[in-house]
Amino acid sequence: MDALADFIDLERYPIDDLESCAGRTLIESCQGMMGERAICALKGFLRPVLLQAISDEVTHLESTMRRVDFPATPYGWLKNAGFSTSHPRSRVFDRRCGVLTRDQLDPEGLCVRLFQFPELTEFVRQLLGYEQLFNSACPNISVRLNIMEPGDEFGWHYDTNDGAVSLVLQSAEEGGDFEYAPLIRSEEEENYDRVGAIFSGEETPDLADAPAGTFILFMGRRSLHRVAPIGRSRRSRQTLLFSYDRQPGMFFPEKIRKRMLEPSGEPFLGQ
Ligand SMILES: O=C(O)CCC(=O)C(=O)O
Ligand SMILES: [Fe+2]
Repeated sequence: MDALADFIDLERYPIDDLESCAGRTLIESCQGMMGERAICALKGFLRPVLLQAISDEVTHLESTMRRVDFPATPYGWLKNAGFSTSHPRSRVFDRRCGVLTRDQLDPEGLCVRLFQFPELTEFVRQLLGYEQLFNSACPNISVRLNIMEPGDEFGWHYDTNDGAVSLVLQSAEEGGDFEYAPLIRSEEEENYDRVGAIFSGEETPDLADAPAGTFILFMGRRSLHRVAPIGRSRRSRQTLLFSYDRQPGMFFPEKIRKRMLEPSGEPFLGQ
């Protein structure tokens, strides 16, 4: 399994030939999905044989994963002191999951090799419409796995960058849905009323239709999202997350790195 075609269904998703008619159509339909619902979910992106091999690679590493378990503000990039207790800026939600980072993965293994295909980076660049896009150079968080077991959840939050790529390697038998409120915030308008309605359940979020093998590009800086609690399940929920940046040589801030690499139960209340 060496070629891009061994990893990705190029007949359905011709990311190796984006200048072709089929390639242009793919980019346009993905951009349409992003514009409307802040998510581009491509089912059957990973080939079934590869999917089995990559989730086996991850399952073998599960005994070495770190466990993360702390309450966190959805507004991690802001200072959140001084709001009333019921305000969205005062709320915290549990982040409880297993994490594997690039330093724990085989550099020749399938997870890292998939990240390194330039065709995949170019596909993401075109979807985002950026002039340039580079794989994050972070030796740890550029490639990350979320591994969730019964009782785990990844509470409501925003990402600190737009354009996170995730690949669903394995889904849980019960729970673990990816729920989101598309484009609910912007840099000018936080929309706290609607955010509060999502938190209380008055407003129902969207659910991603993303079985194992799905590629997801998501506007997580503007879209509130969570992974709902995992219910009864013999297998873990596994997602593979790739980080990119518009500048070469991107490293994550030390605070974020520390949270992933040296987990503690200390609440994360923001900057
Ligand atoms: O595991 C997932 O599907 C996404 C988790 C997430 O939102 C994140 O890591 O920021
Ligand atoms: Fe996220």
